[in-house]
Amino acid sequence: MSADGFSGGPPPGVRPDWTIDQGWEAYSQAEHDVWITLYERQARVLQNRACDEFLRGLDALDLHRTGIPDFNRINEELQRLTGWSVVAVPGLVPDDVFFDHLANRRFPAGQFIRKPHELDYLQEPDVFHDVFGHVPMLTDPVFADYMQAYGKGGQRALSLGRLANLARLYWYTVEFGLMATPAGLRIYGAGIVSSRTESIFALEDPSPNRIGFDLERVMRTPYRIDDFQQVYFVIPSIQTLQEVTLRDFSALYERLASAGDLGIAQIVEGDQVLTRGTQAYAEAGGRMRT
Ligand code: HBI
Ligand code: FE
Repeated sequence: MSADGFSGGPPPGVRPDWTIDQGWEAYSQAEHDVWITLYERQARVLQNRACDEFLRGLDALDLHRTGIPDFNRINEELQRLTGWSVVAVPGLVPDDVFFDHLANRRFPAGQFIRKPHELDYLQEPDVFHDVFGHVPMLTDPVFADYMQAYGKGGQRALSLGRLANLARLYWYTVEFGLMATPAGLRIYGAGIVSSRTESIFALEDPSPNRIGFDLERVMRTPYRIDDFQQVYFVIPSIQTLQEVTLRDFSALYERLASAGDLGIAQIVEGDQVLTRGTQAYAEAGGRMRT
């Protein structure tokens, strides 16, 4: 059993690279209706909350209201824009498989969609989290380069046993990243843009810390997988992510080996603090109580 909990090859009917056919024709109207409900809600919430790059990507790919998009249709435009394509997978795939896809500009997207009773929260990434949440940013050339570099970095981190640190970088940028813009704080992380409640919480709630992005700081900071984040990191521009890919990670991993983890809600000397959070939400027990 490897660290990510997978043992052996893909399940029956799944290709060696863990991809499957999307089978777009087989989606039921009920499944399309779940997409439409989620899309309508997010399209409203994200005005003046999502960053311009995300909103432009949503338009460019025409991820509109009529239901779950056909990956073949999205891929014509996405490949033209940044060379990326979306491939269907049954769910979470082994880390090495995930990184290999990213390193080759293929984004693995869950083929299934959540059930009507799971609208607000689900554990595994479904087609709405992956395609609505992640894919629009892949139309931005700088972000597209960053995601491919992340894939290559992930393969290297696996070989060096530093995956836990690198996963934090993904988590606090690709999944839960915020950006400072002249119009104010905006969202670019997929985990936030695909969640109505967290889209509001991440930008407006006094509970979480909001701290200026720093690569080493992020890689020392644990994260939540079960509830809203207790800290969000803020980049000044997408360009910051490009500069991350130019850093010498082996020197960084050396330093991380001796520097311990920080507390998830801790604020330390040198932090560029935008919000010193109350942590009231987390201390009140978070999702279990709302
Ligand atoms: N598989 N389908 C899928 N989607 C993910 O986001 C994903 C994955 N496997 C591994 C993984 N993410 C993370 O563990 C890595 O980012 C470390
Ligand atoms: Fe994701």
